[in-house]
Amino acid sequence: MQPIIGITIDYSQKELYSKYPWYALRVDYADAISTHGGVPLLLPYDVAAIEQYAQIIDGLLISGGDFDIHPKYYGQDINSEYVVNVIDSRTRFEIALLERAISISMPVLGICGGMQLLNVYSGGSLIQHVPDKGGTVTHQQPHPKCQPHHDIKVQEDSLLHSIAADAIYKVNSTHHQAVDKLGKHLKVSAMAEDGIIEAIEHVSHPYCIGVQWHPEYMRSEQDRNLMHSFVRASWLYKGKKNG
Ligand SMILES: [Mn+2]
Repeated sequence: MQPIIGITIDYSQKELYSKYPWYALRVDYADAISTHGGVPLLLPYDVAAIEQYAQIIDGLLISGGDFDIHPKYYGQDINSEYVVNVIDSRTRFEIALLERAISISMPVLGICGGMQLLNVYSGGSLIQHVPDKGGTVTHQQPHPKCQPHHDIKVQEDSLLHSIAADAIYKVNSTHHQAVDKLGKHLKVSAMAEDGIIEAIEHVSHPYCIGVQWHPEYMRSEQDRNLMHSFVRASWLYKGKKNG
């Protein structure tokens, strides 16, 4: 049986699709799961349904989106004029769902804002606006977001390294925030040249990875390996759950 991958989704009140609030997810996220043999299932922010969701799904993909996590979740006030579009209902839901997933050792992949959520959930903090730090790498690439942009260096003793099978490769970059203080039970698994943390993973969970870029476009072999490994880990988890 194929593993069912729960994917969290974005939320907007902008009158683009409806004059009422709407949920959204870029198609690539779901397609990347289907391509590797998983069944994608989108998860609305129903906190009361988390236990049901956790029973139905075999892996949790926390997506990115057009939002920032409110700094109150890591004990700060907003300190940059560039912190935008805070979606409290999303963050509350994702923290509760992630907590449940980690407690039952369900595979987790956090992408972009999803990686930031993993760090904040774990007690870490974020750089509220990376350009404020004056680094040497542009993390909001000007060209189309699916294209590779800057190099990352992957730590050789990391799960990510065993999956991607490369130590240095190019990724896309569409984030204006990044991990600052690392959360508990996490380690850095990749960095950009300017020291910005590009990937993290849980030190004792069997498969809990966060990446700051968007592997779901699957333009590189390393990104296809990552999406494949996540679906496979979810398939193994499903077998244990039912076995
Ligand atoms: Mn980047």
